[in-house]
Amino acid sequence: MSKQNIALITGITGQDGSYLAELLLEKGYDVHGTIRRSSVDYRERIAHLEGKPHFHLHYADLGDSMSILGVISKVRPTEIYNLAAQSHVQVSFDSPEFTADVDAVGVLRILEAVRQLGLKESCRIYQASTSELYGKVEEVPQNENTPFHPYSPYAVAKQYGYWIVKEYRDAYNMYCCNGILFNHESERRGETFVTRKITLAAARIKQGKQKKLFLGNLGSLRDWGYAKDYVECMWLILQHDKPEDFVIATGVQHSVREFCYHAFKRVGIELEFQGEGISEKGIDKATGNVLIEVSADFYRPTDVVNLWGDPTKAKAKLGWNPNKTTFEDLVNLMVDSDMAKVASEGAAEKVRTNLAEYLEKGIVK
Ligand code: NAP
Ligand code: F7E
Repeated sequence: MSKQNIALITGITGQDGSYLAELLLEKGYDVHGTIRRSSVDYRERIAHLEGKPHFHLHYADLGDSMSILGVISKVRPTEIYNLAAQSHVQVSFDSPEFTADVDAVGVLRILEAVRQLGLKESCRIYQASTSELYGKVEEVPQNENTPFHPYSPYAVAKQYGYWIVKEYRDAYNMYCCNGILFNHESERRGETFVTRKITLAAARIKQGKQKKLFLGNLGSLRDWGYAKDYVECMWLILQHDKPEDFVIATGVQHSVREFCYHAFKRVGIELEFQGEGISEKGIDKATGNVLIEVSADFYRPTDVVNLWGDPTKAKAKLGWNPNKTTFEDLVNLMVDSDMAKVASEGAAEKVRTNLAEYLEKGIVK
C-alpha cells in the first residue's frame, strides 16, 4: 500500500485554505487544518467539508509556538501549507506588530517545530509568499530574480517569512519553498479586498440595495488570477523534485478601474469614468448617475501600484497553465456569484457549521 499523504493547512478557513483542502481531499490526502477560537462560530468556507472522514480541525495560532508544536507533533504531516496570515495590506498599517508576529515570526515557528520534532526528512513545507514583496517595483514584469522592495508592514513581515524559508533550506537542507503568488481572487475572496468589494457592490447596486461604491486608488495595477487555479500550483510546487521558489501569476495586468468597468458591465451597467485622482467618478452612461466615488479613506500611506508577474518558470518546470481562467472569466464568475448571493440575502439562513457534532467530538470547546 502506498504511504498515506498527510497535509496540514494553516489558514484553512481562508479563501485559499478552503480551495486547497478540497483539492487535497480529492487527491486522497488526510487533510488537517488549524482554526482559531472566535466569538462567532463562522466557518462558512469549509462548512461543506466538516464531518468528512479525512477532514480534521485543530485549534492553533501562529502567534502561539506551543500550539504550533503541539499540532505538528500530533498530526506528523508529510506536507505543511502555511497559508495563515494577517493578509490585509491596509490593516497591516493599523496592526503592524500583530502582522509581524504572525506573518514573519509565525513562519519561523512552523519551520523550527518541524526541525525540533525531527520531521525534516519526512515533511515538505510550502510558504505563502507574495507579490507584495516587489512593492515599489524595481522591474516590470516581476520574476523570481526581480529585487524586492516591500512597501507596507505586511510586505516587510512577509519578506522575513520568505528569507527564513530560504535560510532553513540552506542551513538544514529542509524541503521548504516559497510560492510568490500574485493577487488571486474568487467567489470566496474576503469582502474588503478590492475585487470582491467591487463585485458585491455591482450586484447590490443593480438590485437596488446600495447607491454608491467608494474606492481608493482606481489607477492601481494588478495581475489578478483565480484562486482555484493557484492552489493547484501550491501542490505542484511541493511535488517538484527539488525545493525551489516560484512566481505564480497570469502575466496579464489590469487596473482597479478596468475591474470596475467589467464587473458593472456584467450586470448590464456601462460605466464612464470622468475626472482625476480624488475627484474621479464612475458614472452610469445610461442614466448619468454617479455610482463610484473616490474616498481618501481607502488610500494607503504607501501603495503598491504596478504588479505584473512573469510565470515563465512555473509554466516550464511545473507544467502549470497560468491562463486557464481569463480576467473576464474571473470577473464574471465573481459577479454572477454575488448577484445570486445578494438576491438571496435575508431569505436564506447563513450556512452554519454543525456545532452539535463538534461539541460532541470535543473540537469546539
Ligand atoms: P485569507 O482569506 O485572509 O485567510 C487567512 C487565513 O489565515 C484565515 O484562515 C485566518 O483565520 C488565518 N489566520 C490569520 N491569523 C492567524 C493566526 N494568528 N493564527 C492562525 N491562523 C491565522 O487569506 P488568503 O487570501 O486565503 O491567503 C492565504 C495566504 O496567502 C496568506 O498567507 C496571504 O498572506 C497569502 N497571499 C495571498 C494572496 C491573495 O491574493 N489571496 C497573494 C499572495 C499571498 P481566521 O479565519 O480565523 O481569520
Ligand atoms: O488591493 C487598491 C489598493 O486590498 C489591491 C492580499 O491578498 O494581494 C492582496 O493585497 C489594490 C491596492 O489587495 C480600494 O490600494 C483601491 O493597490 O485588493 P487589495 P492587495 O493589497 O494587492 C496580495 C498579493 C497579498 O499578498 C495580500 O495578502 O487596490 N484599492 N480601492 C483598494 N483596495 C481595497 N482593499 N479597498 C479599496 O476600496
